[in-house]
Amino acid sequence: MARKLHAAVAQLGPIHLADSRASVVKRLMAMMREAHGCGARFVVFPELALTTFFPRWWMTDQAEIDRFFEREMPGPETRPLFDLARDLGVGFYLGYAELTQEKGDLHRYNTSILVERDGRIVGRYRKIHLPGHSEHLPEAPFQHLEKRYFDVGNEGFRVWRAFDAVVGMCICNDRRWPETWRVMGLQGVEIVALGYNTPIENIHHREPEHLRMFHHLLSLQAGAYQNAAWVLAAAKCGAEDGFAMIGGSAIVAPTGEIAARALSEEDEVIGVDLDLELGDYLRRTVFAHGLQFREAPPDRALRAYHRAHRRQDGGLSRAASSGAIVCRGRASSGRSCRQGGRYRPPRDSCRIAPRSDAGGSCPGFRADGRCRAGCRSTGPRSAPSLRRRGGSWPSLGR
Ligand code: CDT
Repeated sequence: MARKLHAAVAQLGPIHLADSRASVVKRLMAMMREAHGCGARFVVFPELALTTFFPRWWMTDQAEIDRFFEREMPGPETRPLFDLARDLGVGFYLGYAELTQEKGDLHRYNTSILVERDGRIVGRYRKIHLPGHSEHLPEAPFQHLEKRYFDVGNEGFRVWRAFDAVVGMCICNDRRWPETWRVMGLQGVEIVALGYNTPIENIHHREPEHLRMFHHLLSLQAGAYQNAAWVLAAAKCGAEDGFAMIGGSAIVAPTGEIAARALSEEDEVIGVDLDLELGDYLRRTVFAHGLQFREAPPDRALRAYHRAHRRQDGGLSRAASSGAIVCRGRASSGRSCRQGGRYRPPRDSCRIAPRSDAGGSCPGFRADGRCRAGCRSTGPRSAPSLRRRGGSWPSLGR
């Protein structure tokens, strides 16, 4: 049976300076209920989802800055969201400003957490690519002071086994950098969750407004396809106290296709029934390094990179397989492949001719479309039916 996860993205409209945490948590809870009503078990909320995007404001008083930070998670104001998650059996990704003590010093991070369906925090990510500047720019239409208010994340790009899948997290600006995706991709990520606050204007350089949305979607779609992962991206958008940010929350399939996209710049829930095996055929064919790179690449750096891939190929065969991947061409030594592939995978599995129980494709195909090793796989699976917007989700029907 195919592995599936009903997942939703909960886009937030503006949060103004005057809005209280309690009012924001109510909005998050309403969207969690809506997502649950449509069958979702995982909801992605935006970056800094509990407050306005405060790095746009120049502040010098540390006490004033710290009003935007959470000292504990969950705290008194966020606990109702965790309670609801546990009651409904819906997990979530949430972005917030984290104030914490490490080795006696205070640190501030732009953080996201992964919360499982029983309300437990199972993962934490601290933003690494902090955009903007740290000095006051009085000429700019607004500030982007992430470099001033946050420390650089110190925990890397990790993945977690959660929601019966391999889940990774990143935050906003991270999505523009290929290494964000690749580091998670090399760990076998199947779902990447991310939240963002993207102003419609680049204060550092004049660029046409349409490019903001184009680069956002380009980053999601390339990251999804090149790592064969689902991407769940949640915006905080609309005009916060007059400062506009893009919407465009989206769910992108491992094929790079946009499976669902928010239409508004307000609170809006979109959802898709994720087929977690949809990316498998890409890992086994287009991106099967054991198959594509029989010869060692000539360049030294590339060689090291491909060694990492080969390790990953072995990891993927374990992480991604609900149906076990077995090499029929495995020599009795268990170390090399009878098909003559020079690739020597870790453990005793071979990526050259996996038999796909899920009907996925096999990289052992000959020109006539049959598998060298006798696998009965028939080729890539077709994409799932893709749909727009939440509300009444036919594919999630209850
Ligand atoms: N929040 C965040 O990371 N926003 C950035 C704005 C970049 S322009 C300084 C983004 O990449 O969307």
